[in-house]
Amino acid sequence: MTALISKSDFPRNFTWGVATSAFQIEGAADADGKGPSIWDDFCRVPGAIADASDGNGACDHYHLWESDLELIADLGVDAYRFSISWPRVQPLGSGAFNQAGFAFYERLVDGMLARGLKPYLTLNHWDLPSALQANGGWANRDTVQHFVDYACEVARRLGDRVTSICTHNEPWVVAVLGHDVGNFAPGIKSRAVMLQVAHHLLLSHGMALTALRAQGCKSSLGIVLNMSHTQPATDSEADIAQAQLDDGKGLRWYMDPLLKGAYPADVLKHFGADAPRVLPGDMERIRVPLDFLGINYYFRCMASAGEPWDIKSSGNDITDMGWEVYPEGLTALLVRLHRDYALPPILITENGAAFKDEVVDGQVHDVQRQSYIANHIAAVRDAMHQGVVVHGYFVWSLLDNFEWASGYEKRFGIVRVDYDTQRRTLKDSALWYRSFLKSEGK
Ligand code: IFM
Repeated sequence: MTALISKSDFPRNFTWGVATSAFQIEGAADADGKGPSIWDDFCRVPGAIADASDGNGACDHYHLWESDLELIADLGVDAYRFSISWPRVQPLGSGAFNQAGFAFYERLVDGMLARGLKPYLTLNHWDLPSALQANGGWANRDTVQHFVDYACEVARRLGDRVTSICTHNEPWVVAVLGHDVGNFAPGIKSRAVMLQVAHHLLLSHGMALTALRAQGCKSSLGIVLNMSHTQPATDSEADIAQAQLDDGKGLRWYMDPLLKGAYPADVLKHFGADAPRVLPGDMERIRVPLDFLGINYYFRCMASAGEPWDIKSSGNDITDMGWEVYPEGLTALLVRLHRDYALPPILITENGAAFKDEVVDGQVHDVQRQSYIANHIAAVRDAMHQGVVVHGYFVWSLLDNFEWASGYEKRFGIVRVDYDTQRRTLKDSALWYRSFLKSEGK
């Protein structure tokens, strides 16, 4: 069932947007002096990407940016969340900056402003310059300072025009999928490396915010975390303990350092000798004031100490990614965070779903995606009614795009991309979002 919602259920200054990231849409992998990233390299590893694809072409947004901005403006959103490709503006991740790369983002940001769109910029949406990986990547503490230098240069060039700057998108994914599970770039499988990487990501976030503020950056500064609502699959003691641990590893390991200045003791104990090397002063450097906290929410996690929970047993819809559709989890997550932490204003920086779309007479009737988005917006409203301060909501994603290890097979866009012609078609979910944004009353 689709919730009955209207834009008037939200404060007038609530920010509505759509989101993408550089590697997933830009293409032009080596245009105008761009350097390679770890994702360019990872795509060449046999078997790494489900459809053996890469980011070379993607949505060709590097060339189609202007018509894409027209599309975004036509949806009636207030804001566009995008990311900078670090190797496009600094090919080696240290040293010389690439003027042509910066010129692209200046055109893009100016193009947003000209259309009345607020730019929400992300510095790291995973495409680390390959040259830094050759020196150990995020596992090497030197990368922290390189990131701070990169952040300062981006802010010097664009900080006067962008509403918001996010340091990292989903550090858990970079750390865990990239360095422990190894199914994401750079494909490392070591729990100790994963924990050092997570620490360096958090540290670079805090140090970048301090440096940006010191140079007078006026953009709203924060970080984006992926989060689930974690529940025990049964009320057995073992499942309850498992839920506590899973929540600790996935959520508190990031939230506690950022907002409380310490890693959670129970999880630290669990990691034992794999715990990261933390230098004196690091935790204070990480816990700096956030102007906003971005939350990417997609599904709920059911923790089980025994056999994995059978996702079909809930009777809820399952997306093409195999993720349970559970909007109530977003309300529960937000209310719980509000209870457990002294939160800055929240932005829902990503929310959306991949479903198998069919094109019928040139149209895409993606009823499930439409209802997914509507029901999650209603879930945000419910949390706000319980006192949670949320300032904005961004649909993931504007366009179908390169869905990392799943390649182009999974489609998250509210706008369909025909990768042969680069033709964009508004799906019904986009038409719905547009009319929702125009709605005044019920
Ligand atoms: O496509 C990704 C995005 O890059 C980060 N958050 C989750 C999305 C869907 O998997």
